[in-house]
Amino acid sequence: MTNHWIDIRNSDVILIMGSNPASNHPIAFKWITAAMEKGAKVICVDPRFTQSAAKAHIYAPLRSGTDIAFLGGMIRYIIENKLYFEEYVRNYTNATFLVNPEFKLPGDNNGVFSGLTDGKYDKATWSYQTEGDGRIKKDPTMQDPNCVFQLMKKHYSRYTPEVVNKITGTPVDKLIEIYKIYGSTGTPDRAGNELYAMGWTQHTVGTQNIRTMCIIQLLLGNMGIPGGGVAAMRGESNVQGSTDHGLLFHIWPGYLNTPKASLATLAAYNEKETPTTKEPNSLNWQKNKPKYVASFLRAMYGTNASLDEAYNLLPKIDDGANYSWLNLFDVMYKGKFTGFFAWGMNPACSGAHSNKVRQALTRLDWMVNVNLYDNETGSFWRGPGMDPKKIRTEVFMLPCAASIEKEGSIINSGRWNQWRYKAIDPPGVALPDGDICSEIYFKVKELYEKEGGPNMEAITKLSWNYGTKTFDGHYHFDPHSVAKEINGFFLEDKTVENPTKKGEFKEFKKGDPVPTFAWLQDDGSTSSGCWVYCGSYTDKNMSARRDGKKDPTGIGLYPEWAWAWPVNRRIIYNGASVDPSGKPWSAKKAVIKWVGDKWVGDVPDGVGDPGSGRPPFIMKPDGVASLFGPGLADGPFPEHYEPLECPVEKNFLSPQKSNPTIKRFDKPGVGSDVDVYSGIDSCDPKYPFICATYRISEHWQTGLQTRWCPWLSEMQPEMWCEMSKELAKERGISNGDKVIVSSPRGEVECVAIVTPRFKPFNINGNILHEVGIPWHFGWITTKDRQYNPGDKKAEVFTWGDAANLLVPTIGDANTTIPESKAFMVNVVKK
Ligand SMILES: Nc1nc2c(c(=O)[nH]1)N[C@H]1C(S)=C(S)[C@@H](COP(=O)(O)OP(=O)(O)OC[C@H]3O[C@@H](n4cnc5c(=O)[nH]c(N)nc54)[C@H](O)[C@@H]3O)O[C@H]1N2
Ligand SMILES: Nc1nc2c(c(=O)[nH]1)N[C@H]1C(S)=C(S)[C@@H](COP(=O)(O)OP(=O)(O)OC[C@H]3O[C@@H](n4cnc5c(=O)[nH]c(N)nc54)[C@H](O)[C@@H]3O)O[C@H]1N2
Ligand SMILES: [Mo]
Repeated sequence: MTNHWIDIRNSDVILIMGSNPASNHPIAFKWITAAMEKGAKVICVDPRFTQSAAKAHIYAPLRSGTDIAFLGGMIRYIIENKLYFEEYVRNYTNATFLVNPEFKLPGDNNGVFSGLTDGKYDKATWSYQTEGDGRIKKDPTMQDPNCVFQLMKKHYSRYTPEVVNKITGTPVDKLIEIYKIYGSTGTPDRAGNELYAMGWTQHTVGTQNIRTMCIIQLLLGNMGIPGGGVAAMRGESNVQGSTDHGLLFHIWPGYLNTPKASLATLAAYNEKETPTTKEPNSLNWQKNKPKYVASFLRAMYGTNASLDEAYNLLPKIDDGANYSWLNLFDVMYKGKFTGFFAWGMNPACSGAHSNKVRQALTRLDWMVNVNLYDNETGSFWRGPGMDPKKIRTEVFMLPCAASIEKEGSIINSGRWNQWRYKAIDPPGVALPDGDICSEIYFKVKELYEKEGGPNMEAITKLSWNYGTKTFDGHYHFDPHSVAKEINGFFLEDKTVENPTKKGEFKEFKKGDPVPTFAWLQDDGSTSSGCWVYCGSYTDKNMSARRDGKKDPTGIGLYPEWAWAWPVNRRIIYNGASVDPSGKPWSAKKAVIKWVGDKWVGDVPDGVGDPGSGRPPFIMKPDGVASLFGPGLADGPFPEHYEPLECPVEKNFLSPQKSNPTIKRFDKPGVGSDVDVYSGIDSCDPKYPFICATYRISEHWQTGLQTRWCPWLSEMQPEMWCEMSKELAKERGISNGDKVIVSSPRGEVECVAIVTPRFKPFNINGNILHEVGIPWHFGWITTKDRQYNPGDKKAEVFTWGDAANLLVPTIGDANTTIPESKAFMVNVVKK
């Protein structure tokens, strides 16, 4: 989130689109309610009439996978009706930048941007015109036909309400009503916020869905202000923290890119990764990257290795390789892995095309399941369709402590790092994940030291000062020592110039914590496990702070409750909340204020002294936010494309039907050539209905933490398929009937729930049906004794298998997230 949960109460208009917080973020929904009590309008756009829709003032249906069309229409409306915040757009975005005249928009280029060959864009034309000295050419009047603003206007001029209606199925009057209300937040005194989660990400255009909203928020001047921003409501309790700390294959902690194999030295990496700019007033904060990289390398290897050696020891990604989820399971399916740690996950149910995932697990020599419970992954070998005698995989179960059975920190969607304490001991031999990890580390190290092996120093030289062997024979790790290492230390005595006050020096002693990331060094004299967390554990554990009363700004920042990254800033991009002379755009909604000689309020982001001319988006090399975003794989402006599996013959906007750059697994050379059913891109009449998977309050994820709870299983005991009354009638299905939902990947038995919450879509005169299925079920808790022989307790648990048996493995062009919110199925009565 750019802002934070409490801040939602400051919004005037809240758009819930791509999520269902009343069900999936029910506690946080109180801040939406608080905003409503102050007069805020709430809009909900979802293919189904959800619990959130029931609370909203306005609900509009849209066909799954068509959000860019819906929002593209909003951009058009905002521009046509001059609802945008012109001064903000001119000064704080790249609207004025002149683009290469060779650049072509999809409207002039058969539905694709210039530069496409073989499913990949050459971005040469997605560039800016420059002056002789390298500065970007600009037109402050935003009239030049090649300036970003005019290109954007032209691009979205195709998204008329009539065309949008043909694509989305949303009635034209609803579109206009929503565009008007949301567009009303383009004035300085009003703020609009958008709440999204998986309804937007799980698409082949997932990243571009969110980009479209960012463009709207920038046009309306909603970034950096209270009640504004784009709210990525995160899912798993600590998913924000794990992403910050390098969970994904392509990023090191703190969003530094994982090095590619071709960047053979630290110098080459820094040269490639450190952005430069010719813009005279831009701060270009990321020029400091080498300091964060050096400090990360020190956190990994301490002084056991030089910086260059540490860089060499860490794994690199082969150029062009992608190690994300779908690819990993594809490679495993092809039998190319020996072993696998399923650590805190249940891919046999959570992974798209679960049949493929389950088959992949049979091709391993060994698998370690680190979990609270046995699950469909650990027990895959005794699941449906499996013959244990024919499966060679050896499975180890390592029972582990649950969140309340261990101490540590957790980072919420608002970037707040909050310390938690252990409430009770874990049962039996279960250990905290950190202890298990430490135990494995020391054993592997011992083996390397005894037997040697390639690149052994990568392990043996690691700095692992997280605890020592104790009386019970385990390497108990101390979460405080990890938290301190994440913050970082000085590794030697050093006198450093104050990064914000020239000529002022500060002395540090070896072992002193680094106060903030501005003090990190590139010469190896500091460490920091994750630079954006530098400042989180200084003289005290900042994340353990619990002052819920102090609110000096009065806008609910509560700066002494826990600690927010970066530098305890609660609203990022707040430098854009003041005008170029330093005055808050709105006195009523001030986040920061200049008083005499300093800024007060939130920790200021990016602003220089008033009148300095420094553009506030300092994380962007040019200092301004991107309406034109050439960083993405599939285009600098979002364009509507149909989901790969789609119910319509054509894209009403262009001859290009689906996103040309998506990750496919059904073509030889780009993934599994054995698995032709990973995604179908024709309108196959055998699978006439759109399907989206979704969540409910009573179950959590693949259900492991809820399906074993009798009281929750009793509330939601069975796998179901939700459908409209009209579809049920067409198929002769009554509420409560057993139905089979099938796709080319598999089938799932469901109970039919016939409701008015789904309504058929009228798509350019064709009636199309969408159905919805939850993805919380799995066979291990099923009543069917076949899978729980002799287990009497199994009777009381749930029935049904995973929704993902149906989901295709097609990935978004930027993130490779599977398209689990828009694929095609058939539904028949059993
Ligand atoms: N009780 C409970 N809470 C949870 C979870 C849980 O399992 N149980 N999971 C957590 C996790 S990990 C996450 S990531 C979050 C996810 O939170 P959400 O994103 O809210 O979860 P979903 O229910 O998967 O999807 C939200 C909505 O998207 C709609 N939708 C489907 N297709 C489209 C589309 O094309 N466009 C639009 N606009 N909407 C569409 C669905 O109908 C659904 O109502 O929830 C978290 N909270
Ligand atoms: N069709 C479809 N598929 C989806 C989604 C969807 O909307 N539709 N949503 C996707 C999303 S957003 C997500 S986040 C993924 C989630 O995918 P997974 O992470 O694979 O699924 P979970 O059920 O959350 O698995 C978490 C596991 O961790 C265990 N666990 C809980 N606490 C601990 C702990 O402290 N330590 C350890 N070691 N284990 C613990 C639980 O028992 C559980 O088995 O699924 C994705 N899959
Ligand atoms: Mo999630």
